[in-house]
Amino acid sequence: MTLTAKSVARVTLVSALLTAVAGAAIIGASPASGAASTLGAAAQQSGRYFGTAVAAGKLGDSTYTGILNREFDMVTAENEMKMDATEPNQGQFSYGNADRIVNQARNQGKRVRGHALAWHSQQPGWMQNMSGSSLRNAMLNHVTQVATYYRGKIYAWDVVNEAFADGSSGGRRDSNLQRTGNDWIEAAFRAARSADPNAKLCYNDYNTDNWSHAKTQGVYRMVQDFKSRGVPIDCVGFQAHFNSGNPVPSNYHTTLQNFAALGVDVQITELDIEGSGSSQAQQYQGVTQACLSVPRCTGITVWGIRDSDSWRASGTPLLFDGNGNKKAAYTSVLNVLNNGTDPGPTSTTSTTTTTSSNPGGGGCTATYSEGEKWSDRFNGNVTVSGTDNWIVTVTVSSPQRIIATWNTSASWDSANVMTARPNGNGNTFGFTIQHGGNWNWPSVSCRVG
Ligand code: 9MR
Repeated sequence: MTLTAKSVARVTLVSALLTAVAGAAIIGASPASGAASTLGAAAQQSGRYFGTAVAAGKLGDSTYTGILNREFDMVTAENEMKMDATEPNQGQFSYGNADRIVNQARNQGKRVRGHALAWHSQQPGWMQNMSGSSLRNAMLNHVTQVATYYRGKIYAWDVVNEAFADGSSGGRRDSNLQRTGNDWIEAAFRAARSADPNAKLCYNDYNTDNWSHAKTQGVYRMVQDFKSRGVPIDCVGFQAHFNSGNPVPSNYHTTLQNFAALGVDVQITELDIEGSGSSQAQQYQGVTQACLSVPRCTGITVWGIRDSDSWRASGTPLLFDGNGNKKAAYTSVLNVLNNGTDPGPTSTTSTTTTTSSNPGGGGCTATYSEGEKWSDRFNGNVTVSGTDNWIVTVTVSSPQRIIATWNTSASWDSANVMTARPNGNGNTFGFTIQHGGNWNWPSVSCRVG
């Protein structure tokens, strides 16, 4: 039995037997015709880019450069455009390694994200010891000189990087730049706009992925303030360095969407997710879906090519293994990109059974229907007929989790199996499933209590 996702909005399969025999309908995701075979080409189908961080010292490695040229259409210099690299002595600028990366990218038809004009870290020694107006002026001169040198060649600049504090304050990070006055960030943005009017100007930070975190809220308030006062800001970069201690938050798409609603583009700028196998692949899938679900999420950049190229190589956080082979995470990202938009369920299982605790008669039917869908979760509803005294078993499949219920009294037999009973709110109840990349519908079965 083959059903489309739409036509199974309501399915009732009533078993002729009063036993828990499940009917199932499954459709696999059919590959989109003409699906792209590289990350960059797949992202371009929805007007987005897929980029990587590049190290100048690796451009002579043919495996590395082969993957770079084949897969990616946006490039970020991993270290070569930072303040210490481009202005090692005050007033003396050095662009050799940065130019190697920019020229290699542009010769291959790729675009470049500039990283980063002003940052408390990786400052040249001469700047680290400065303060007050001399530091402010040196910073502004640096922004002006570097953005002018690359004028017309940079798609987006990380004008200011990592200026907010971790933890619960939601305020600015203390640094020598911050101590020159709270307006140092907007001054840097204005200088960058003057130097390269056509580059998109971004604020870039980490640990800003979870919408409920104070740091996320602090950055949001700054961007809101900048937009209201006409400070030239075009985009916000979310670094997205994830691991088990800092997992992909379930509200990631909310964060991206809320920033985008301020009138800025959002970009995932330094993505890496420690882990391996299907767990890592599902997290990459979720991040990619979150971006695709937000129209102003214009692209994703991973922070390196092979695991061995990563700043945290032991966490194997990237899309290619140390030999340059595609990992499961690569395939999951490519598949999501090929769907172009948040694909919703790509396979569907609906199971409804009629059973009875009373062999003498009186069965019940539980009908599942799908509700709202988001990139990380979806809602389902179950309507019961035949009795007001029902017991419905809802079984989800790994790694799904039921994270909310309504109109029912629920208990759990195991992490995957919920037993639902009436709670006085009628015979329709619902729940939210955090899907972890598995869009399959739950199976439901009914018995009379
Ligand atoms: O990947 C970069 C690594 O090679 C450098 O040693 C490090 C120095 O701070 O910076 C790494 O890149 C960082 C980026 O510039 C800003 N966000 C965090 C990145 C990972 O630490």
